[in-house]
Amino acid sequence: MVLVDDDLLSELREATINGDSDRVEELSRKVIEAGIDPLEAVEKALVKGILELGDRWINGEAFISDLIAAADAMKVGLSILKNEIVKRGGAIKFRGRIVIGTVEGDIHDIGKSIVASLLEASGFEVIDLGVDVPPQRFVEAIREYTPDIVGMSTLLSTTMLKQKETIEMIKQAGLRDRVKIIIGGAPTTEEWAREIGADGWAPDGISAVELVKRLLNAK
Ligand code: B12
Repeated sequence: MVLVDDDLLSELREATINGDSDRVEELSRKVIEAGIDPLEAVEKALVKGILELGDRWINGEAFISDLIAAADAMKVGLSILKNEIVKRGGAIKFRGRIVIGTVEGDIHDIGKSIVASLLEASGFEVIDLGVDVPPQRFVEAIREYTPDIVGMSTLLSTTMLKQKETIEMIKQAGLRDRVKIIIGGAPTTEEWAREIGADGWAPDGISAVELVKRLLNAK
């Protein structure tokens, strides 16, 4: 029932835009009951909703507080849909450990949380350092958790340099050959990743999972 599916997804998108966490929770459960692909719901409802509201904010038609409420609502939906992605993936085996965070100076966490959730749903252990993570904290986390991969997110062009700085600090600490490093976030590109010596870049959550699998030769 394509029409019903699309209706549900657009209601979920609207509820995200409205920052209505209760409604997002209810609709996310309905999406699962209706048998809709949970990944599609993340992309077409949650992410689309945030980006739509973001456009309104840029045009002066919404407030920062609206975006914060929408981000909170999105996380409620993401946690429910993530469980369904895990279920659909069958028995999860441990595929590797990833440390992820948004770099220092940047508090955007929606994209990073989506990447973290999809990786978890795909059988990776994820240690999420949160937002505004100083380079030194990434270094400590490599020592503390011995991850296979370190992922850095940034949404601000001004904090892109922190990705570079963090890689430099990891090198200086003598830890560079112990981990693969991947980066992402709207202003970043594959070229930027190469330039700063990262091992990989991905434009979205689904390709981030593919990238990690490729880097770790995980099936
Ligand atoms: C939501 C939002 C906010 C929310 C954040 C809420 C939250 N909890 O995260 C709030 C309102 C708090 C906010 C604040 C600010 N924001 Co803001 N924000 C946005 C907005 C609208 C959407 C970002 C988003 O969530 N996108 C949706 C996610 C799903 O996409 P994504 O993050 O790109 O992630 C995907 C990929 O990039 C990739 N990915 C992401 N991370 C990683 C990591 C790895 C390792 C990999 C492999 C892949 C990967 O996979 C993700 C999933 O598919 C954007 C506009 C836009 N269109 O991007 C502006 C935007 C990013 N913000 C902007 C600005 C300027 C700010 C503020 C400085 C505003 C201010 N004056 O206070 C502050 C930042 C303060 C700070 N120090 O960080 C600018 C940045 C401009 C620039 N190029 O530098 C933008 C582009 C808006 C604009 N056009 O002006 N913001």
